[in-house]
Amino acid sequence: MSTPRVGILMGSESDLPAMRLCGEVLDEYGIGWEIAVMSAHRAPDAVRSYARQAERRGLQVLVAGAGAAAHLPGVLAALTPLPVIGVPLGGTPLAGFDALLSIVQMPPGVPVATVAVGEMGARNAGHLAARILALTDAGVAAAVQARRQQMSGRVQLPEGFDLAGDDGR
Ligand code: RP5
Repeated sequence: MSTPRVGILMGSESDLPAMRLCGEVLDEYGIGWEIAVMSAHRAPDAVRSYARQAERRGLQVLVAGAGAAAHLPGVLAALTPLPVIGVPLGGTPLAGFDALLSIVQMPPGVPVATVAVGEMGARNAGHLAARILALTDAGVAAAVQARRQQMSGRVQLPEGFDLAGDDGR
C-alpha cells in the first residue's frame, strides 16, 4: 500500500465493520490510508499523541468514526489543523442519532465534516477525503472525475428519450 495520506480512526473494534468500508473506497481511488482504534474516552492520551503527530507524519485528512457519546472526531479536530471527517455510528439504543448529534454540533472554529450515519457515511467519508485530496493532486482529481462519469453513466432512460432535447425551459 502507498504512504498513508488518510488516517481512519474509530472508537472501538466494534466500529471496524463499518469503517473498513472507508478504506475500501480510498483503495478505489488509489489513496494510501492507515487505520487505528483509539477511543477519546478510553484512551485520551493515545488520541492526543496521534492527532499531534498526524500532520508531521504526512497525513492530510483524518476520518473518525464513533458511536454513542461520539467525541473522537471533535477531539481530533481540536488537536490538529488537518480536515476531520466524522462518521456517526449506530448500534446503540439510539441507533446512531446520539452519535450524529455529538459529532455534527461542533462549535465555530473547530469544524468536523459530518457524513451520514453508519456504513453509508463511512463510504462517503472516503469519497469526501478523495475530493479534498483532489484539490492538490491531479491523479486523484482524475480518479474522482472518472468516478463521477461512471455514476452519471448509470441512468436508465425511457426508450426514445433524448437528454439533449432539454432546451432549458
Ligand atoms: C464508542 O462506543 C465506540 O465508537 C463504539 O461505537 C461504541 C461502543 O463501543 P464498544 O462498547 O463496542 O467498545 O466509543
